[in-house]
Amino acid sequence: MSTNRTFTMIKPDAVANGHIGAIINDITTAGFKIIALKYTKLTPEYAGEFYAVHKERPFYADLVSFMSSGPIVAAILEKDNAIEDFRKLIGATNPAEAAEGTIRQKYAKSIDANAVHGSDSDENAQIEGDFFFTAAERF
Ligand code: FUP
Repeated sequence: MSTNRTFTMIKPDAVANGHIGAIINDITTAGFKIIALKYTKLTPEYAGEFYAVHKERPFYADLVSFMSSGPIVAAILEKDNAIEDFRKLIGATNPAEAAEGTIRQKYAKSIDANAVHGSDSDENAQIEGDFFFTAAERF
């Protein structure tokens, strides 16, 4: 079932580089409604669990270390066709390949520190949102 919701994180690089406000502005300007929002920091354990799907990939340890290196912003977003439209808004995983005007093209510097996360399916959006937010934190 399509929920029309996606989950995002503004990653430690984009937070450290002062892009929280600009990225949230891009997201809301693109028509996404903020359902839940949180400024927090992942422990290495928590980051490892979040990215468990990538456990066997060569970049896993660096990814976990990077994602727990500083604060992040987590959010649940709502819009028709949320998953696909959000991934279009953020651009390709590698910012060097991200289309002009996309969030990663504008704010990311490398494939590992790529400014934002976007869920790849309705199922994962649900799981990832549940990682960060209780029912009482969603509006
Ligand atoms: P995306 O769905 O665009 O976030 O990309 P992936 O699910 O393929 O990758 C998840 C995260 O792993 C990326 F955001 C960054 C990291 N990654 C690397 O560090 N190196 C790679 O070669 C691929 C991904």
